[in-house]
Amino acid sequence: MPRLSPIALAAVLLALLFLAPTATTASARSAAGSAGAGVPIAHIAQEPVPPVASDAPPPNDPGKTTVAGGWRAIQWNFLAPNFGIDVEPAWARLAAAGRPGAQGIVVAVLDTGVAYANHGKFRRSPDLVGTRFARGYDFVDDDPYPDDHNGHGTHVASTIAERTNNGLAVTGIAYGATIMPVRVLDTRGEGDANVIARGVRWAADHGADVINLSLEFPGDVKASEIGKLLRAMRSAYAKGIVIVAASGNEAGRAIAYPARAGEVISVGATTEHGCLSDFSNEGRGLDIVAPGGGADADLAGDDNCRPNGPPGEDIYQMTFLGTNPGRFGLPSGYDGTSMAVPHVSGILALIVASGVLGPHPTPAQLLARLKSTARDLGAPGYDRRYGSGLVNANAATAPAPAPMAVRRSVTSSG
Ligand SMILES: [Ca+2]
Ligand SMILES: [Ca+2]
Ligand SMILES: [Ca+2]
Repeated sequence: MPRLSPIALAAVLLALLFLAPTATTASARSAAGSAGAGVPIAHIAQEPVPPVASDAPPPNDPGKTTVAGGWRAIQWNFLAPNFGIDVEPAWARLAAAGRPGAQGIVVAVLDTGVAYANHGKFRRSPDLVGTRFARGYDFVDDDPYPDDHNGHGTHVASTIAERTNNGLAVTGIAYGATIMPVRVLDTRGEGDANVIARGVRWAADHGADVINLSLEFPGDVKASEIGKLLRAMRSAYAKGIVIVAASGNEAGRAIAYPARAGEVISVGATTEHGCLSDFSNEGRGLDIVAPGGGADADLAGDDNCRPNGPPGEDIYQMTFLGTNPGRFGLPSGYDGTSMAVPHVSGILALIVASGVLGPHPTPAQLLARLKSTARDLGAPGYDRRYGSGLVNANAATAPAPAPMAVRRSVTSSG
């Protein structure tokens, strides 16, 4: 497959690649967040979240221990304290509603592939056994086997739908959802814009509800250089598919493409301490933040940030321990806006499955829901570092409080 100019390479930056900030003004959205103003969405964030009744036992996944429930010791990012997404009440709610783990929702993971099958030297991740997969495609090698050649895509897919309550490894946010593996990034985690565009169109044509793009272009890439990708995303958005992408790992002052595009939910990364991750791009139009792990940014006046203290923890999911696609474990070293994105994709799957926005919410309704239920961080209200705040799975899936009775004037007609 012919490559475009190097400038059109999408680099998946695993928090190791820190380029100098190359801020240009974000052409983007007027966004200014404002938490869903004018959108007919319940203001859950100000309401106590109704309790959940469920008989579902808490997940027994042992994490790095041999003890049932040991996942809690490392998956800080899923829990309520320490600035996680508070997914447990959402799990109970979805299970009680008969849609455990967002069953029935299809999330396309456009990445380095996914360890979804035993195929040649490739092995299915032991903790993706039982996870549902839709047919995918490999647009890098142009074959129907989107095996993971890197480990990144498996980590991302596992944040969304790692097998949960199976006594193995850790958990996934939308563990009942169906993953559609679409390979658009090569062994090094790079891919060109036209290949990614083909992946977006393919996912949109094959039943994806959510498209996860844990990738970014360098900060100096312009919209005119990725026209096909922007058109593919616009077309998917028009079909009602919600697209999520990374704000970028350059510690820059503008959001990278493709997250910068108006049709895409842009996601920055936060640490265990509730501070912006030191690599996470900020910028005009940033929508939301989610756990990406790592060290705190040095932000004066933000009490959550401890740039001189020990860094916060990484994000742990089962993937390759090294470069061998047959050896799996829970490696450290995964932090980045790439890791934040699947938190949002997973929560979106839970929201759609919960039915709180009706059976077919639009991407705009879903974004408004994420924003109105987010936990504010940093400066009060919307700000360009944290967008509308930290996503919260519990609040996002909670039923709306009963609407106030509306008094209608009735004309009597005799
Ligand atoms: Ca392949
Ligand atoms: Ca598991
Ligand atoms: Ca704020």
